[in-house]
Amino acid sequence: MDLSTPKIMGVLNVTPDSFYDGGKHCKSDGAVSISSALLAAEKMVADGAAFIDVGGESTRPGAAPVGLEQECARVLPVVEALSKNVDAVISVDTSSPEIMTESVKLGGGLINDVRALEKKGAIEAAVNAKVPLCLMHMQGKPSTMQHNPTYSNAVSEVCEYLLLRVGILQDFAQKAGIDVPQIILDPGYGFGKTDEHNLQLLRDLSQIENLGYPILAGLSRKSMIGRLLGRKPEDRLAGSLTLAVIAAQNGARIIRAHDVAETADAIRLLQAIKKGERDNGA
Ligand code: 9MG
Repeated sequence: MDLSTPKIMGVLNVTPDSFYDGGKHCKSDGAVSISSALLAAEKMVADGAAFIDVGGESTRPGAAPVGLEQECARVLPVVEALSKNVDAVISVDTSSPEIMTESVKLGGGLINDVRALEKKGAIEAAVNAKVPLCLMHMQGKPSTMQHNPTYSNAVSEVCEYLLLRVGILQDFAQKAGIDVPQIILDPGYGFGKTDEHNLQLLRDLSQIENLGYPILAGLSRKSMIGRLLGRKPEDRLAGSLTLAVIAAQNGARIIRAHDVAETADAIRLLQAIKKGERDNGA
């Protein structure tokens, strides 16, 4: 994966209940519409996405967990269709070891786990899948994570947790005689964090970057923007673009976004500014 410049990861939720795009790719009987998902993915790639993140479980605050059978039915046919038809890395947003294993057989090229491989069997499945892995920090679980998130120092606790998970993953891979996969780290904006925690993690993103792994930042349309600006999810584009640019400026290499065309434009402008700085020896 070339992450020498920031890349866009388009969000493709095939869920009925995600906070912004829930139900967008569901038929009237609730089943996933593969043609709708494929069309949306093709547009995101044309708009500049290098990754498409397919998710079958809503992890918005308060969301109930989804059963394995249902998650498989939502995600696997879409991963198969996208990997055959779309020129992007197909990322699979899952914590389930069974889905990690099966989706990679169908062409999935990245595992994005908001639970950082904490589910039983997930480390084994992810290491054996031999694709890059994104490990995200979350305090608590989606159903209750926003009740009273507490840290003595959010940035150092997030760094500590991510390093711990990397160490466990590396140990497992080494003992199994398998190459350690490429690892991507994510502070997990909005996952068991107050607005102030999120802002600190954005301000001090370079401390997480200093751990030595590429960073993924997911801020798109999140409720922090809603609270800070008083905006509903559909009115959070300007806020999302602002935070995407700040994340990329502070070191993020993958920006997870619902609005790919707009985010790609914003990041291109940032890159043009950075290129000017380099050319002028700044
Ligand atoms: C699935 N998902 C929702 N928000 C996310 C975020 O911020 N990061 C990652 N890696 N995945 C996310």
